[in-house]
Amino acid sequence: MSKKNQTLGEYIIEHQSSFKYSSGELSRLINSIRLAAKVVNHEVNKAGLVDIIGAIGDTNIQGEDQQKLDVYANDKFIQTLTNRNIICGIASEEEDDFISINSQDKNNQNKYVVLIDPLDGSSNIDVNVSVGTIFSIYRRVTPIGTPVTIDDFLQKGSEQVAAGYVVYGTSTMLVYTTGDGVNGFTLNPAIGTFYLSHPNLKFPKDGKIYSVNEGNYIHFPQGIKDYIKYCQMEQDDRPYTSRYIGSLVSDFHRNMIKGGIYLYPKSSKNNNGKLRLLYECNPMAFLAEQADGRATDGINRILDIIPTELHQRVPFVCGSKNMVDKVEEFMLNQN
Ligand code: P6P
Repeated sequence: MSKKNQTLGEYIIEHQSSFKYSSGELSRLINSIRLAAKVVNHEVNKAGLVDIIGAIGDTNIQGEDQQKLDVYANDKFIQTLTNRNIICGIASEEEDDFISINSQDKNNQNKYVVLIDPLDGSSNIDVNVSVGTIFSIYRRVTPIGTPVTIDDFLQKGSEQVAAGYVVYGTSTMLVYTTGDGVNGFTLNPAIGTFYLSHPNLKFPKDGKIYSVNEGNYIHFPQGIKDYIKYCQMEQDDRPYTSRYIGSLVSDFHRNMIKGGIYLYPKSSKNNNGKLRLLYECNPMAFLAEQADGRATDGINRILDIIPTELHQRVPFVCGSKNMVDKVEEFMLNQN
Protein backbone atom coordinates (compact mmCIF):
# COMPACT_ATOMS: atom_id res chain seq x y z
CA MET A 1 0.00 0.00 0.00
CA SER A 2 1.38 3.44 -0.91
CA LYS A 3 2.58 5.56 1.99
CA LYS A 4 1.68 9.27 1.98
CA ASN A 5 4.72 11.57 1.88
CA GLN A 6 6.79 8.83 0.29
CA THR A 7 9.12 10.39 -2.29
CA LEU A 8 8.70 9.51 -5.97
CA GLY A 9 12.08 7.79 -5.91
CA GLU A 10 11.09 5.63 -2.92
CA TYR A 11 7.75 4.83 -4.56
CA ILE A 12 9.41 3.72 -7.82
CA ILE A 13 11.84 1.44 -5.97
CA GLU A 14 9.08 -0.03 -3.81
CA HIS A 15 6.82 -0.78 -6.79
CA GLN A 16 9.41 -1.72 -9.41
CA SER A 17 9.03 -5.46 -8.84
CA SER A 18 5.23 -5.21 -9.27
CA PHE A 19 5.62 -3.95 -12.83
CA LYS A 20 5.30 -6.99 -15.12
CA TYR A 21 8.16 -5.86 -17.34
CA SER A 22 10.28 -4.88 -14.34
CA SER A 23 13.79 -4.62 -15.58
CA GLY A 24 14.52 -1.27 -13.97
CA GLU A 25 14.41 0.40 -17.40
CA LEU A 26 10.92 1.81 -16.92
CA SER A 27 11.89 3.07 -13.46
CA ARG A 28 14.87 4.88 -14.97
CA LEU A 29 12.55 6.26 -17.65
CA ILE A 30 10.10 7.64 -15.08
CA ASN A 31 13.06 9.10 -13.20
CA SER A 32 14.26 10.89 -16.34
CA ILE A 33 10.78 12.34 -16.86
CA ARG A 34 10.90 13.50 -13.25
CA LEU A 35 14.16 15.36 -13.93
CA ALA A 36 12.86 16.98 -17.14
CA ALA A 37 9.68 18.02 -15.32
CA LYS A 38 11.72 19.82 -12.65
CA VAL A 39 13.80 21.62 -15.28
CA VAL A 40 10.73 22.72 -17.27
CA ASN A 41 8.93 23.68 -14.06
CA HIS A 42 11.77 26.02 -13.19
CA GLU A 43 11.40 27.84 -16.52
CA VAL A 44 7.58 27.88 -16.42
CA ASN A 45 7.66 29.39 -12.94
CA LYS A 46 9.89 32.27 -13.97
CA ALA A 47 8.44 32.74 -17.45
CA GLY A 48 7.11 36.16 -16.54
CA LEU A 49 10.54 37.36 -15.51
CA VAL A 50 12.75 36.49 -18.42
CA ASP A 51 12.48 36.83 -22.14
CA ILE A 52 11.13 33.33 -22.69
CA ILE A 53 7.47 34.19 -23.00
CA GLY A 54 5.90 34.69 -26.35
CA ALA A 55 5.92 33.05 -29.73
CA ILE A 56 9.19 32.43 -31.57
CA GLY A 57 7.59 33.34 -34.87
CA ASP A 58 7.59 29.70 -35.97
CA THR A 59 4.73 27.20 -36.22
CA ASN A 60 4.67 23.44 -35.51
CA ILE A 61 3.27 20.71 -37.76
CA GLN A 62 -0.14 21.48 -36.31
CA GLY A 63 0.12 24.97 -37.81
CA GLU A 64 0.06 26.36 -34.26
CA ASP A 65 2.31 29.25 -33.18
CA GLN A 66 5.22 27.76 -31.22
CA GLN A 67 5.64 29.54 -27.90
CA LYS A 68 9.24 29.74 -26.67
CA LEU A 69 8.42 27.52 -23.67
CA ASP A 70 6.96 24.93 -26.07
CA VAL A 71 10.31 24.67 -27.79
CA TYR A 72 12.23 24.79 -24.52
CA ALA A 73 10.12 22.01 -22.96
CA ASN A 74 10.39 19.92 -26.12
CA ASP A 75 14.17 20.28 -26.22
CA LYS A 76 14.55 19.48 -22.50
CA PHE A 77 12.45 16.30 -22.57
CA ILE A 78 14.19 15.06 -25.73
CA GLN A 79 17.64 15.92 -24.31
CA THR A 80 16.94 14.23 -20.94
CA LEU A 81 15.45 11.10 -22.49
CA THR A 82 18.31 10.89 -25.01
CA ASN A 83 21.20 11.55 -22.62
CA ARG A 84 20.16 8.78 -20.26
CA ASN A 85 20.15 6.21 -23.08
CA ILE A 86 16.91 4.66 -21.91
CA ILE A 87 14.66 4.70 -24.97
CA CYS A 88 14.99 3.88 -28.67
CA GLY A 89 12.64 6.52 -30.07
CA ILE A 90 10.54 9.57 -29.26
CA ALA A 91 7.66 11.40 -30.97
CA SER A 92 6.54 14.88 -29.99
CA GLU A 93 3.79 17.31 -30.88
CA GLU A 94 6.58 19.76 -31.69
CA GLU A 95 8.44 17.42 -34.08
CA ASP A 96 7.19 16.71 -37.62
CA ASP A 97 8.43 13.08 -37.51
CA PHE A 98 9.51 10.61 -34.83
CA ILE A 99 13.13 10.67 -33.66
CA SER A 100 15.23 7.50 -33.57
CA ILE A 101 17.57 7.41 -30.57
CA ASN A 102 20.52 5.19 -31.56
CA SER A 103 17.99 2.51 -32.47
CA GLN A 104 20.05 1.50 -35.52
CA ASP A 105 22.83 0.50 -33.09
CA LYS A 106 22.73 -3.32 -32.81
CA ASN A 107 23.92 -2.95 -29.21
CA ASN A 108 20.98 -0.71 -28.33
CA GLN A 109 18.86 -2.99 -26.18
CA ASN A 110 16.43 -0.18 -25.21
CA LYS A 111 12.86 -1.34 -25.70
CA TYR A 112 10.68 1.72 -24.93
CA VAL A 113 9.41 4.54 -27.11
CA VAL A 114 7.93 7.76 -25.67
CA LEU A 115 5.35 10.12 -27.16
CA ILE A 116 4.98 13.57 -25.61
CA ASP A 117 3.07 16.79 -25.73
CA PRO A 118 5.86 18.77 -24.07
CA LEU A 119 3.77 21.78 -23.12
CA ASP A 120 0.02 21.43 -23.52
CA GLY A 121 -2.09 24.56 -23.21
CA SER A 122 0.85 26.76 -24.14
CA SER A 123 -1.45 29.58 -25.28
CA ASN A 124 -2.07 30.04 -21.53
CA ILE A 125 1.59 30.78 -20.79
CA ASP A 126 1.45 34.51 -21.47
CA VAL A 127 -1.56 34.94 -19.18
CA ASN A 128 -0.15 32.93 -16.27
CA VAL A 129 -2.66 30.08 -16.45
CA SER A 130 -1.54 26.52 -15.71
CA VAL A 131 -0.11 24.33 -18.46
CA GLY A 132 1.06 20.73 -18.59
CA THR A 133 3.24 18.03 -20.11
CA ILE A 134 1.66 14.75 -21.28
CA PHE A 135 3.61 11.53 -21.93
CA SER A 136 2.84 8.05 -23.21
CA ILE A 137 5.17 5.02 -23.10
CA TYR A 138 5.09 1.85 -25.22
CA ARG A 139 7.35 -1.17 -25.73
CA ARG A 140 8.69 -1.15 -29.30
CA VAL A 141 7.09 -3.74 -31.63
CA THR A 142 10.04 -3.97 -34.08
CA PRO A 143 13.09 -6.14 -33.19
CA ILE A 144 15.49 -4.72 -30.60
CA GLY A 145 18.75 -3.55 -32.19
CA THR A 146 17.04 -2.48 -35.45
CA PRO A 147 15.97 1.06 -36.40
CA VAL A 148 12.59 2.06 -34.95
CA THR A 149 9.83 2.50 -37.50
CA ILE A 150 6.49 4.32 -37.49
CA ASP A 151 4.89 1.02 -36.40
CA ASP A 152 6.54 1.41 -32.99
CA PHE A 153 4.53 4.63 -32.52
CA LEU A 154 1.22 3.79 -34.24
CA GLN A 155 0.09 1.43 -31.47
CA LYS A 156 -3.38 1.28 -29.91
CA GLY A 157 -3.67 3.12 -26.60
CA SER A 158 -4.47 -0.19 -24.89
CA GLU A 159 -0.83 -1.22 -25.53
CA GLN A 160 0.63 1.57 -23.38
CA VAL A 161 2.85 0.41 -20.52
CA ALA A 162 2.77 3.77 -18.75
CA ALA A 163 1.31 7.27 -19.16
CA GLY A 164 1.11 10.46 -17.18
CA TYR A 165 1.19 14.20 -17.02
CA VAL A 166 2.90 17.05 -15.24
CA VAL A 167 0.62 19.94 -14.28
CA TYR A 168 2.47 23.23 -13.73
CA GLY A 169 -0.23 24.83 -11.60
CA THR A 170 -0.46 26.43 -8.16
CA SER A 171 1.81 23.53 -7.34
CA THR A 172 3.62 21.24 -9.74
CA MET A 173 2.43 17.65 -9.79
CA LEU A 174 3.50 14.51 -11.61
CA VAL A 175 0.56 12.10 -12.05
CA TYR A 176 1.16 8.73 -13.73
CA THR A 177 0.15 5.11 -14.08
CA THR A 178 1.98 1.92 -15.06
CA GLY A 179 -1.32 0.03 -15.26
CA ASP A 180 -1.78 -0.46 -11.52
CA GLY A 181 -3.80 2.63 -10.56
CA VAL A 182 -3.01 6.36 -10.68
CA ASN A 183 -0.82 8.21 -8.19
CA GLY A 184 -0.07 11.93 -7.84
CA PHE A 185 3.23 13.37 -6.61
CA THR A 186 3.62 17.03 -5.61
CA LEU A 187 6.91 18.86 -6.03
CA ASN A 188 8.46 20.54 -3.01
CA PRO A 189 10.30 23.28 -4.94
CA ALA A 190 12.47 24.13 -1.94
CA ILE A 191 14.28 20.79 -2.18
CA GLY A 192 13.32 19.65 -5.71
CA THR A 193 11.66 16.46 -4.49
CA PHE A 194 8.30 14.99 -5.54
CA TYR A 195 6.23 13.55 -2.67
CA LEU A 196 3.30 11.13 -2.92
CA SER A 197 0.42 13.50 -2.15
CA HIS A 198 -2.51 11.84 -3.99
CA PRO A 199 -2.29 8.02 -3.72
CA ASN A 200 -4.72 5.89 -5.74
CA LEU A 201 -6.58 8.72 -7.52
CA LYS A 202 -10.10 7.81 -8.70
CA PHE A 203 -12.73 9.65 -10.76
CA PRO A 204 -16.00 9.87 -8.81
CA LYS A 205 -18.59 7.90 -10.81
CA ASP A 206 -20.70 11.08 -11.12
CA GLY A 207 -19.78 14.73 -11.23
CA LYS A 208 -21.30 18.17 -11.58
CA ILE A 209 -18.63 19.88 -13.71
CA TYR A 210 -18.55 19.94 -17.50
CA SER A 211 -15.57 21.33 -19.42
CA VAL A 212 -16.09 22.32 -23.07
CA ASN A 213 -15.44 25.37 -25.25
CA GLU A 214 -19.06 26.46 -25.66
CA GLY A 215 -17.93 29.05 -28.21
CA ASN A 216 -18.00 26.15 -30.68
CA TYR A 217 -21.56 25.10 -29.68
CA ILE A 218 -23.24 25.80 -33.03
CA HIS A 219 -20.64 23.60 -34.80
CA PHE A 220 -21.09 20.57 -32.51
CA PRO A 221 -22.93 17.35 -33.48
CA GLN A 222 -26.57 17.34 -32.31
CA GLY A 223 -25.82 14.72 -29.64
CA ILE A 224 -23.22 17.00 -28.01
CA LYS A 225 -25.58 19.99 -28.22
CA ASP A 226 -28.28 17.89 -26.51
CA TYR A 227 -25.84 16.85 -23.77
CA ILE A 228 -24.77 20.46 -23.08
CA LYS A 229 -28.44 21.47 -22.79
CA TYR A 230 -28.94 18.47 -20.47
CA CYS A 231 -26.12 19.80 -18.23
CA GLN A 232 -27.78 23.23 -18.10
CA MET A 233 -31.32 21.97 -17.37
CA GLU A 234 -32.92 22.70 -13.97
CA GLN A 235 -33.65 19.10 -13.01
CA ASP A 236 -32.40 16.47 -10.55
CA ASP A 237 -28.78 17.32 -9.66
CA ARG A 238 -28.53 19.89 -12.47
CA PRO A 239 -27.65 22.46 -13.70
CA TYR A 240 -23.99 21.45 -13.58
CA THR A 241 -21.15 23.96 -13.32
CA SER A 242 -19.17 24.92 -16.44
CA ARG A 243 -15.40 25.07 -15.89
CA TYR A 244 -13.01 25.33 -18.85
CA ILE A 245 -9.39 26.34 -18.35
CA GLY A 246 -8.21 25.82 -21.92
CA SER A 247 -5.57 23.40 -20.65
CA LEU A 248 -6.54 19.73 -20.97
CA VAL A 249 -4.24 18.60 -18.16
CA SER A 250 -5.69 21.14 -15.71
CA ASP A 251 -9.33 20.44 -16.60
CA PHE A 252 -8.68 16.68 -16.44
CA HIS A 253 -6.90 16.95 -13.10
CA ARG A 254 -9.68 18.99 -11.45
CA ASN A 255 -12.37 16.71 -12.86
CA MET A 256 -10.57 13.59 -11.61
CA ILE A 257 -10.45 14.98 -8.08
CA LYS A 258 -13.91 16.58 -7.97
CA GLY A 259 -15.84 14.57 -10.56
CA GLY A 260 -16.58 15.94 -14.00
CA ILE A 261 -16.31 15.55 -17.76
CA TYR A 262 -14.10 17.12 -20.43
CA LEU A 263 -15.25 17.32 -24.03
CA TYR A 264 -13.44 18.34 -27.19
CA PRO A 265 -15.92 17.07 -29.79
CA LYS A 266 -15.68 17.05 -33.53
CA SER A 267 -17.33 20.00 -35.19
CA SER A 268 -18.18 21.32 -38.61
CA LYS A 269 -14.89 23.24 -38.32
CA ASN A 270 -12.73 20.26 -37.20
CA ASN A 271 -14.22 16.95 -38.31
CA ASN A 272 -11.83 15.02 -36.02
CA GLY A 273 -11.79 17.54 -33.19
CA LYS A 274 -8.56 19.23 -32.11
CA LEU A 275 -6.76 16.89 -29.70
CA ARG A 276 -4.11 14.47 -30.91
CA LEU A 277 -4.71 10.77 -30.36
CA LEU A 278 -1.19 9.54 -29.67
CA TYR A 279 0.24 12.03 -27.17
CA GLU A 280 -2.85 13.66 -25.68
CA CYS A 281 -5.94 11.43 -25.84
CA ASN A 282 -4.35 7.98 -25.39
CA PRO A 283 -2.29 8.84 -22.28
CA MET A 284 -5.20 10.73 -20.69
CA ALA A 285 -7.56 7.86 -21.58
CA PHE A 286 -5.20 5.31 -19.98
CA LEU A 287 -5.10 7.44 -16.81
CA ALA A 288 -8.89 7.91 -16.88
CA GLU A 289 -9.61 4.17 -17.09
CA GLN A 290 -6.99 3.40 -14.44
CA ALA A 291 -8.87 5.90 -12.23
CA ASP A 292 -12.24 4.17 -12.90
CA GLY A 293 -13.29 6.83 -15.43
CA ARG A 294 -13.96 6.51 -19.17
CA ALA A 295 -12.61 8.06 -22.37
CA THR A 296 -14.33 7.88 -25.77
CA ASP A 297 -14.57 9.76 -29.04
CA GLY A 298 -18.19 10.30 -28.07
CA ILE A 299 -19.09 6.68 -28.72
CA ASN A 300 -15.99 4.46 -29.17
CA ARG A 301 -13.35 3.67 -26.51
CA ILE A 302 -10.27 5.83 -27.19
CA LEU A 303 -7.81 3.04 -26.25
CA ASP A 304 -9.26 0.78 -28.98
CA ILE A 305 -8.69 3.25 -31.83
CA ILE A 306 -6.09 1.95 -34.31
CA PRO A 307 -3.79 4.90 -35.15
CA THR A 308 -3.00 5.68 -38.80
CA GLU A 309 -0.96 8.88 -38.53
CA LEU A 310 1.49 10.28 -35.96
CA HIS A 311 -0.39 13.57 -35.44
CA GLN A 312 -3.93 12.40 -36.08
CA ARG A 313 -6.74 14.08 -34.17
CA VAL A 314 -9.79 12.47 -32.57
CA PRO A 315 -12.88 13.80 -30.83
CA PHE A 316 -12.39 13.38 -27.06
CA VAL A 317 -14.85 12.88 -24.17
CA CYS A 318 -13.26 11.91 -20.86
CA GLY A 319 -14.06 11.82 -17.15
CA SER A 320 -16.55 10.41 -14.65
CA LYS A 321 -17.94 7.15 -15.99
CA ASN A 322 -21.65 7.94 -15.65
CA MET A 323 -21.19 11.33 -17.36
CA VAL A 324 -19.31 9.81 -20.32
CA ASP A 325 -22.02 7.14 -20.53
CA LYS A 326 -24.66 9.89 -20.76
CA VAL A 327 -22.82 11.58 -23.66
CA GLU A 328 -22.68 8.21 -25.45
CA GLU A 329 -26.45 7.86 -24.92
CA PHE A 330 -27.10 11.26 -26.53
CA MET A 331 -24.68 10.54 -29.40
CA LEU A 332 -26.29 7.16 -30.17
CA ASN A 333 -29.79 8.69 -30.07
CA GLN A 334 -29.01 11.89 -31.99
CA ASN A 335 -31.30 12.41 -34.96
P1 P6P B 1 -9.63 25.64 -27.56
C1 P6P B 1 -4.50 23.33 -25.70
O1 P6P B 1 -4.12 23.89 -26.96
C2 P6P B 1 -5.44 22.17 -25.99
O2 P6P B 1 -4.78 21.22 -26.76
C3 P6P B 1 -5.99 21.58 -24.70
O3 P6P B 1 -5.06 21.58 -23.67
C4 P6P B 1 -7.17 22.49 -24.39
O4 P6P B 1 -8.17 21.85 -23.61
C5 P6P B 1 -7.69 22.83 -25.80
O5 P6P B 1 -6.58 22.68 -26.69
C6 P6P B 1 -8.20 24.24 -25.89
O6 P6P B 1 -8.65 24.43 -27.21
O7 P6P B 1 -9.97 25.45 -29.02
O8 P6P B 1 -10.87 25.49 -26.67
O9 P6P B 1 -8.87 26.90 -27.27
